[in-house]
Amino acid sequence: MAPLNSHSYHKVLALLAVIVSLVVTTTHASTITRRLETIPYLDYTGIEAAAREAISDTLKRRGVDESDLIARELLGPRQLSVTVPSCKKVSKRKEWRDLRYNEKKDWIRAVKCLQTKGDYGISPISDTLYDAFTQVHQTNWTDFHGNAFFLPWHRWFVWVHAEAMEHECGYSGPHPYWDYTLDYKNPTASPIFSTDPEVGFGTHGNIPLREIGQGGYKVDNGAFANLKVNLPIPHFLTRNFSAWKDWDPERHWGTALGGSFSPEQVKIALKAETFWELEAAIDGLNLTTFNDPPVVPSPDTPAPAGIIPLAGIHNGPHFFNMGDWNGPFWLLGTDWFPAGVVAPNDPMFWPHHTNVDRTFWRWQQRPGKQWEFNGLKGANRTDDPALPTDLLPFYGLGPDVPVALTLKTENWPMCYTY
Ligand SMILES: [Cu+2]
Repeated sequence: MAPLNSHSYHKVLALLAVIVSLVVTTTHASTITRRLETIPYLDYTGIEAAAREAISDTLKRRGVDESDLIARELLGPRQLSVTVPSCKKVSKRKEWRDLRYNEKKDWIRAVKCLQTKGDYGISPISDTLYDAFTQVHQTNWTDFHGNAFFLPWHRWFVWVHAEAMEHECGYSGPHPYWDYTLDYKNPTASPIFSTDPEVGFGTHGNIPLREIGQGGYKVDNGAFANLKVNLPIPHFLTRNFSAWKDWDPERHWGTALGGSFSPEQVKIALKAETFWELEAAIDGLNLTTFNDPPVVPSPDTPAPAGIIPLAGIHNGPHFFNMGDWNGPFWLLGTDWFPAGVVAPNDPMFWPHHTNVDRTFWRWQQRPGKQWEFNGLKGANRTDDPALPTDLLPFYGLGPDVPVALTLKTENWPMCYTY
């Protein structure tokens, strides 16, 4: 592992000030300036203590002496009075199909319930916690997509969402993942996209919508029928699975997309020797050029003959839908591109990202991998090498936390396993 360098230390220090002062006054640059509030069920003091301990453990693991001046600054003032809480229980996440009918129904109820809860000052255009997740996800999104922050950032983000479902909306069942490798040959036929009005995520819908993005279909069936979301503008939840079904069938777009989240691709990811190789495999990054997938599936960018694009097990499931859940490309060519990565608008974001997290977790179960973290950061992967002491930005959705705190899901405060 690369040693910590002092330049990075100082960057971290500046960021650490954020976590220490905990930020009730930070504001977003936006048309409306609002005051961020603390989220009552997140234990900021405990998280701060846990963050400090995670940084301290990281320094020990790397052989850095804690009396070293830089280490002392990095660790901040010692807070003897605060001990890190421990997990009351470690909850187990489950495949969507393994949830009982009533658990599915209640999970869906709780997701929708977030539309009735306040946003703690996070979102400049709406006042619901549901939209706050989309808002935070789209803020400076290139800082935590397609680079070393991607996996730890999304792990914490999905966990905070799960906490919100529990504490704001009373959900107490298992948090689901979608194991798309069970469906990769024909993902739209997956039972998760059932039209059941109580437990189905619904299909791509039947009513063409043109007012936003590259169009799509209003989801008009399943439990999320007629769901209204507000970013980047108010609209009905939109999907379009024809990326999977129709695009350039001669060049087998469908096969290529499904192939990107096949059991084989998961196997390749799990064989990654380093954390950075794992990230590259999961995101379909080219390890030599560090480029994004060479071909982004879209109607406007047909695949060059003979090239089968592999988007990776993270992007593949996003890309086979052309709608809210797509990621940035749905908004390509509109005023909202590239600022609006509104994927959390679609509740499918959560079981999909939980499965991405599960793949990360499975890799971490290999000997010696639990605490490994490395790779490149920054929008174009050109910043300093990423360090476990780096802080992940959450823009008011709880405190910013160091990567090291996210590396073991069974530890407080996350307290979950697979
Ligand atoms: Cu994301």
